[in-house]
Amino acid sequence: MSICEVLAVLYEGVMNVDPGNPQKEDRDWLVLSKGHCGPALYSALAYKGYFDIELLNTLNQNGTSLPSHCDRLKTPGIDLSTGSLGQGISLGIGAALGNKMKGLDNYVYIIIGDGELQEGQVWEGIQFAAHRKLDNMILIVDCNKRQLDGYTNDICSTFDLGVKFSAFGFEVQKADGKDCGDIYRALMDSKQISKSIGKPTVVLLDTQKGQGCSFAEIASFNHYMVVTEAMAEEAICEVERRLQKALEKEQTDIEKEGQGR
Ligand SMILES: Cc1ncc(C[n+]2csc(CCOP(=O)(O)OP(=O)(O)O)c2C)c(N)n1
Ligand SMILES: [Mg+2]
Repeated sequence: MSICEVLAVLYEGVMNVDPGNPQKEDRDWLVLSKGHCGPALYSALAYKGYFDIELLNTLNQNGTSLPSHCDRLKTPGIDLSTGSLGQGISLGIGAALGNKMKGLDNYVYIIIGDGELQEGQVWEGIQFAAHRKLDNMILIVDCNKRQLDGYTNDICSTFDLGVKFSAFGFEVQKADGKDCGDIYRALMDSKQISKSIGKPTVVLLDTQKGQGCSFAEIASFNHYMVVTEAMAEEAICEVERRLQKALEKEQTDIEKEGQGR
């Protein structure tokens, strides 16, 4: 749930993709290095039109084309298969290098978890991407402060990610992962800045595990949960209430701006 907002912004406002032609050569790529978040990505793909929304009900069932972890041979719109943490970023960097060598003018967006940064392979990839000046890739870190079995800083601290990524040769952007406007700003700035300085960029997204659903946010264990129908109903109502509030705020802001002119 911590990456729903960034996926919505990427697919609806930033990425050049064509659901009718998922393999289009010059498309932007999305590599979900934290491949266990397949269900979030499938929702974004369904709403973008890659497949029927009804298919979401088959998640994880025998024979489904929507397995829990992303599989590029099963699901239209999945660019690379992921799930073994630490490896997706290497694949994404390889794709960015390949696209550059082909002379394509596209971007590879890679989403990685904050716990996943504990994998040593991640830092090999980051160093390589900076060395090869891969200005056609944007790494997004889902800084939700938690991993499978606890708080990331209790298990193995990530320390200051801004300082670490800068030291590894990345341009660093930060954004509020709950605020679609701020995410959009950070991604658009990243695209522009990375090309102008010839460096890969990382966007550190400040998020919360279980984001947008109060009972999931506060649960002591929330890596996965058994959700009853009543809980699902409660979660949907909460999301709709927040959406309504955001729309009302946007309307007030537009009116204020109009009066100020
Ligand atoms: C190499 C590897 N080890 C362990 C796992 C099991 N696993 C799945 S999700 C997860 C937690 C990862 O934490 P984080 O990257 O912070 O993602 P989040 O839980 O916040 O979604 C783990 C350990 C895995 N998928 N791959
Ligand atoms: Mg995490």
